Amino acid sequence: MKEFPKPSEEVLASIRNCTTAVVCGHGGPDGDCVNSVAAMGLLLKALGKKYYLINDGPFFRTEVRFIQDLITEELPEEILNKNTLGIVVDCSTPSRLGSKSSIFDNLTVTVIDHHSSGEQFGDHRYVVPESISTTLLVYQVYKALGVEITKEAAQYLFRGFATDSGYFKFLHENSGETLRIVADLADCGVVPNDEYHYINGGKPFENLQFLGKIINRIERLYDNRVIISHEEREDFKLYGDNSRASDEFYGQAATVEKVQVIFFFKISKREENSIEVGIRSTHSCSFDAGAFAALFGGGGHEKAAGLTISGTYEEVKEKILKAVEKYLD
Ligand SMILES: [Mn+2]
Repeated sequence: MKEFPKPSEEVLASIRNCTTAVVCGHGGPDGDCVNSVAAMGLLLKALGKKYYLINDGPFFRTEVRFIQDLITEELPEEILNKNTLGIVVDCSTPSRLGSKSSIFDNLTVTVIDHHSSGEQFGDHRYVVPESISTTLLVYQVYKALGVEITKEAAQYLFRGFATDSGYFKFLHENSGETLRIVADLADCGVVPNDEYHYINGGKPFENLQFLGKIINRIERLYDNRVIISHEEREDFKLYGDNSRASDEFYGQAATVEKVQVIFFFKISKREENSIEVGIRSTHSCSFDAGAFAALFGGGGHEKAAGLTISGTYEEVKEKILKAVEKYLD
């Protein structure tokens, strides 16, 4: 994207004119989600608003844990009306707000998001699918409202960008404007080397052992074009149940020749008797992970998406592998 579309006056006015706001992102949050929530919190604070940050967990991943200290569990009953602005970030469908979803039925809602699929919900929307992260859209809101970006705010904004860009790996042509924003964040005090270690370091040793296990379980199908692996309930006992080793698995699997799609099957902790399927498509293939996920009620982006299906691992695996064939190059 050569230039970021600016937030509309309507979106800006909703924030400028509110007295109370509730900010929330999608359940099972990633770095972009929680950092968008945290950065919106600082913006509302700078504007002198009364604000509440809420979000569904889990918050196992090291880089999302901090949000637990910023979020509120109970909202005062008296603010749940149309005078309160609900700000939904990094979330393309109300149902992805999880247990927080119904709160927004009662509020005036402004959506700030970069997902390409989903529903047209909310009263005011600033949705830019071309933006690599939601935090870069929150950055635009800071600029448009003339709110100073402190070092803390810049760190939140950078971390969301770093998460969703795979630490710069997923930036395509015409990324100059994105990098100019990142340069501005560096001027605001962000140190990319420190942030890399903040996001990626500090993991338990078991994480590495679990990665070895996942890699040992790899199966390749359709002439190497599909690589899959999975976790088992037993793993939770051995390695803990909050590993993010799948992130590294995707990265390594994507380096294999001819591979187009990578699936990782996880036992859902949010829905009983269900399997969560993480999907990644590789650099040069035309497979659209988000569109594929949507076939099963999931969502995401072209290169990274996810879905949840009820059933056992074997049942879900069969369904997915049957469906994937016709979408391969
Ligand atoms: Mn995002």
